[in-house]
Amino acid sequence: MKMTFRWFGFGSDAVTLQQIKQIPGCTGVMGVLDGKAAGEVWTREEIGAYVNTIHQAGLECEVIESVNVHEDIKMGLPSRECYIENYRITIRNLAAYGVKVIVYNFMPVFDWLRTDLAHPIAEDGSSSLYFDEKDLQGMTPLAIVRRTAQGSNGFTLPGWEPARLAELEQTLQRYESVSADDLRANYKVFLDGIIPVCEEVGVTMAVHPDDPAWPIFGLPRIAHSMADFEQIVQLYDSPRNALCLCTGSLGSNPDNDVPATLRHFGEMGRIGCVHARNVKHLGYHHFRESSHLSSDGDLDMYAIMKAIYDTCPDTYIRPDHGRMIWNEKGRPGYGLYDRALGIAYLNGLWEAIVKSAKN
Ligand SMILES: [Mn+2]
Repeated sequence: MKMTFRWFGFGSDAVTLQQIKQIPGCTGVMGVLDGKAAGEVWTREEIGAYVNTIHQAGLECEVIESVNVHEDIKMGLPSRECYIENYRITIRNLAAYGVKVIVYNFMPVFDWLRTDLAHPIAEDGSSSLYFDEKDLQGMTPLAIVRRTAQGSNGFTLPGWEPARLAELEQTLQRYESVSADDLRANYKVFLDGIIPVCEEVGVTMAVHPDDPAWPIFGLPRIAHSMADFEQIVQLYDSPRNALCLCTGSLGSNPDNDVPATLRHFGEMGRIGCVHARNVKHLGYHHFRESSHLSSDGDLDMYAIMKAIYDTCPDTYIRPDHGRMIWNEKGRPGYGLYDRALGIAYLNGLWEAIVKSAKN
């Protein structure tokens, strides 16, 4: 297990590399070139500068996130060919700098969605990301996007980059004629186009689950259950076609058994990396994010770490979103304090699992 921390880069992240380096047991970052639009090539110069900075801080950068897939690929438009070619070039460029895993998603239009980015938790005065489907009633997708952008403390949220949002209405209209099966067929074209390159250069593609784990705004979504992932891994049968198992995204839906899903795809060799966090279910399509501690939420974090130990012990892992605690101001979900506590806790579970297995 390689413990890492998400880092958005200088100017895009309030957390410094030195702070990350000082978290016990944290050996690397899951990086991102913040501000790259979907479909753009990530050049060797840009990647090199970013990765070298991380290496100079004594950290590894073997996982890169949010290499976003252009909507034309998801919609299956003729223009997808050039975007798939760009993606292949980016894969080669990332591999040249030692990147082993690329995290992406295949969600139409919306990346993760919440109805409140700083929902107060009455018990202790902290706040966390929150979702209640009832709050979406009467709101257009555009309105919810505007509200999300306003609530992000001046940071650009991953997946909510201004460039992507400008054409939102037009894109939503185009998706009206795209079914889940169409989306899956378009996904296969994408994988057919990139996985051979991944096999050649030794990069694993890790798809992030839909978040929350059900369809929203009537858009097709095909990556939020064990059955969905079963189809995805079969779209291209290669260990390079794998999952980023995000426990909180998948676990937002109580129908998903997160440890069992992790164990199943771990045994198949299809876990590329893990995002670890906990959620508290509050009702139907209604949840908030909690601290990582099992008893604070509804996920069994011990069972999750044990599934990793048993089936994919060498995988990359990072704490996912944290609460805002101790008056920290930062990018919603991506403060330092609660995620660092998450690492300490996950490392504690891991040490106990390793030692009890040896006894
Ligand atoms: Mn995640």
